Amino acid sequence: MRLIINRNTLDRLNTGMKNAEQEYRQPDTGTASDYCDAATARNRPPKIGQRGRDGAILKLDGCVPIKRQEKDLEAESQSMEAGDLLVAYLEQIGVEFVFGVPGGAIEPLYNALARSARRGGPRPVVARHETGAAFMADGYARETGRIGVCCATSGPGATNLITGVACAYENEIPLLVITAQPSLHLLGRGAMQESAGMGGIDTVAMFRTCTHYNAMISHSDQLERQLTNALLSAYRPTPGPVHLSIPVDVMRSLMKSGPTFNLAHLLQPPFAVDDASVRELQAQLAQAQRVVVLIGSGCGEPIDLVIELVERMGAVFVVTPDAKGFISPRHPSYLGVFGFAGHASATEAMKDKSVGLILAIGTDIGEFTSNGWSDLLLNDRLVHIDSCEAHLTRSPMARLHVRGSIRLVLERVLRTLRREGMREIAAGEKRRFRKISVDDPFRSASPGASIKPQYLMRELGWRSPPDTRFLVDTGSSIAWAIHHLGMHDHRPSAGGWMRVTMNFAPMGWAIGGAVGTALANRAVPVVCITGDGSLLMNGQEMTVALAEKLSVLFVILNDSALGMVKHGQRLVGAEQIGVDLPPVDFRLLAESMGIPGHVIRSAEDFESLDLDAILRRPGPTVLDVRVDKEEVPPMGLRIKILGALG
Ligand SMILES: Cc1ncc(C[n+]2csc(CCOP(=O)(O)OP(=O)(O)O)c2C)c(N)n1
Ligand SMILES: [Mg+2]
Repeated sequence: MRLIINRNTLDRLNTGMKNAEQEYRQPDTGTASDYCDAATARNRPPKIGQRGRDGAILKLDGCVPIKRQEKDLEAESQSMEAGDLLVAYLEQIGVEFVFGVPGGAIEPLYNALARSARRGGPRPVVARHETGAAFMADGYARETGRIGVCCATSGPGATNLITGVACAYENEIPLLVITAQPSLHLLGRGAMQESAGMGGIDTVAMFRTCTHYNAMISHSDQLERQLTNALLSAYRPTPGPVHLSIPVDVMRSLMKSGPTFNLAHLLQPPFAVDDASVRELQAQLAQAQRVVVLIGSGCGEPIDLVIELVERMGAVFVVTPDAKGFISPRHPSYLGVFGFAGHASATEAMKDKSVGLILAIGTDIGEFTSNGWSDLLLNDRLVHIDSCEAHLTRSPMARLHVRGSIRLVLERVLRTLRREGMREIAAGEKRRFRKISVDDPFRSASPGASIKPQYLMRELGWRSPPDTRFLVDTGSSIAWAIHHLGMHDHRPSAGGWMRVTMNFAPMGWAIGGAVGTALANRAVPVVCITGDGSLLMNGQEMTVALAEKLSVLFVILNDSALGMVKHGQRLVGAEQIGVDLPPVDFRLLAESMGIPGHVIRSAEDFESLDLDAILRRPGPTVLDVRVDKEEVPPMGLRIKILGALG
């Protein structure tokens, strides 16, 4: 077997192994996959690196204490458990954290992470709930562009993960999900938290519909191949989660060598392009008089080229709600958000009869991202450019589908456009399109009155540094933020300054997501905008931000209600039921956790905050914002689609 792991990594792994606290193999236990489970652990042996009864230092491979010799050290340097191999692969691809909650069956992975942490490799970050761990991994992946990794023990640990994994699946975020199982030979016997489907629950079956690769590893010899299969599948054809269920004895097995493959350069979305359709696109663009570009969530990485295309074409652009963070809301050709909680100016741009071509780039054409599958978008002026086949299936009425890596497609188109020089937007056109129509733009509160969410969003955007990452939760927050947040001239960035979750939209995503984002990048301030309901569901993860000394500002829109549902019920004339929440003082809650908090009742309270200092301090802060409960978030699209208003 070819060993690609570099010398430094191996040395560090070995140092970790020498310090390791772990059980060691009994000489007569047969295959590598059935040793050292609960039965053998009863006669807990001396630890590796400690002295045995005869005073000799123990080596890892084999039960018999031996005197440490040079050649034995060499042999030991090749020893690693399956968990160490897994962690070595994570290190190879630049992953720094494994988010999760420990437990009996996942312990060997934590042992490996302990060894790794000691030598400065990937380390565990312990969430308070496994869903929070998956949200953190999601936040980490969005910030770094690397895979997010989360883990859980068997049974309830695995089931707790599912919401976060499903969310990442729907939002096309690559995650490696590791769950545990009891030892192989105990499966089917009712072992504690057994979840292999042998008369009990079946973790692999549960993850089937929210992963791109999903398997149980039933022998340690499968580990490397299954792991590399999984990691590669996390990026292709569309990024998303992959899951491996690993029994405790398999995770503890001794491996013959370190990583065989070098994956670092392979973990990329595919870089293929359909040349014929690109040529057709070039022909269409050459003829088009006026073009509107709809920027979708797939445009993060190639946003520089998307904006260059807009500028060279003299086009105008609108964004889907989940792409607002990629662009500067102050760009002169920007006409607002098209979709949930969007802007009338964006709709007007799409309505314009003189527009010959609508270029929708990297968007899934879902409910929120297509303005409820609006005819304004879904007609024969549409050219849909995407690397994801599933997205393209949603636009069969398009004049043209351009399949392939968005970056490559745009590079080819721009090659021609660069030769032609800039197409100028006519002055009248510029004037016509200068302003985005923001509903109820600057309606702030009268002195002392309850603070308005619109005002809060506007001020938060203005007063935070331009490199701030905003993670916005499901509930009224997302509607307010899509419409009102952010007035800076942000530089385009791949992860985006504002991040939301579309489609699956679980409450509390932004809380764990903010923690993962802040861990991924300590150089930027992170703001989590969430609701009181979401906080009561997931707020425990704020303590992880405290433990890790992360600069995260948790802004809680406190309306003592499941506000979006409350307003939805009112808008459709449904029964007013199930929406009241108890009044909670989140400043006190935060302080009970050791996190400083402020209650904000009015615009004046907000203005008196030293936001710069709060966003710079190495630790979280909570703002309990008592927003005006009667303000109705811009959620008309949702109500329409639910069908109640026709
Ligand atoms: C896990 C989960 N459960 C239920 C919902 C349905 N839901 C969407 S918004 C919302 C209310 C959120 O309340 P809160 O966090 O207080 O935000 P608000 O709308 O009041 O600002 C609910 C229950 C959901 N999206 N996710
Ligand atoms: Mg609320």
